[in-house]
Amino acid sequence: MAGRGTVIDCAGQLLDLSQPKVMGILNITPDSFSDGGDFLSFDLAMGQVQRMVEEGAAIIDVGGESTRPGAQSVTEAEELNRVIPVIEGVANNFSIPISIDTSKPNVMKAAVAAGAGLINDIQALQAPGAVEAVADLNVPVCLMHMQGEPRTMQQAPHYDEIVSEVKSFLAQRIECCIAAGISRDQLLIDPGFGFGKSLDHNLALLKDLQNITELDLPVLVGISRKSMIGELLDEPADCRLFGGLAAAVLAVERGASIIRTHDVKPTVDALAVTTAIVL
Ligand code: 9MG
Repeated sequence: MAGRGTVIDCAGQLLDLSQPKVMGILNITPDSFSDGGDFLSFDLAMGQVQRMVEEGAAIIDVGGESTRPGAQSVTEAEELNRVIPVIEGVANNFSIPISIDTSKPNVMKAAVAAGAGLINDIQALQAPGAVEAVADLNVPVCLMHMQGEPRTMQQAPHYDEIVSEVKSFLAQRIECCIAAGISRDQLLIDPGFGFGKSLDHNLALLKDLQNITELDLPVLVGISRKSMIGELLDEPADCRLFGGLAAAVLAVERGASIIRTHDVKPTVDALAVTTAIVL
């Protein structure tokens, strides 16, 4: 399968994608849609990392700014205050790759200095200075598609043909990164479920995810507890686990290499069964 089989070097910590892997979410935010405020204390955050590592997470994604629809942005200083002590804590106490969920070049730099080994950017390095920062840092980066910006992205998302538009955006960002000196083997891509997309857009993207894997890079998928599951089931965020697992399984069957989730153990188990059948 395209993009699968790659080993990603996350600043010395290897992420082997020969089998699909689970990325555990650690939001250090007061306002994320599902776990906002849960891990604001350092000890609670470390406890959650311990749990996710024991449950089989292959990488931890640390974020200090909520990206939920309607979220307000945070200052660089506030984001640094939230994520840097936690990244240092994870790097000092666990042997696991750490990803930093940010779009700000200075946060990327400080996070890598603190021990992060992968940049997860929902803006696909479009912020001024971001491509150059990642080229200098020499770490892998996940480029995600989003239409609009988190504050307003769900107001009226529109596409003529969602899959080809997302694919050509990602292809363009890949070229931009390569032109800036980022190696192709340091790139991952993500169609950005829920980021400026209606339920129909999300479903079309998931149905045709194989089309995105034709870009021949590892594909990361984040669907955990998102509103597309809530809309299908009419359930709040804390009751969307089983629906999210169905989507994760189908994403892996269509070629996804990494599933980003709040629910590590159920996802690890679901993927173990899926890969035994389809890989
Ligand atoms: C930070 N974040 C929230 N949702 C995400 C998703 O679907 N993909 C990636 N890469 N990051 C996400």
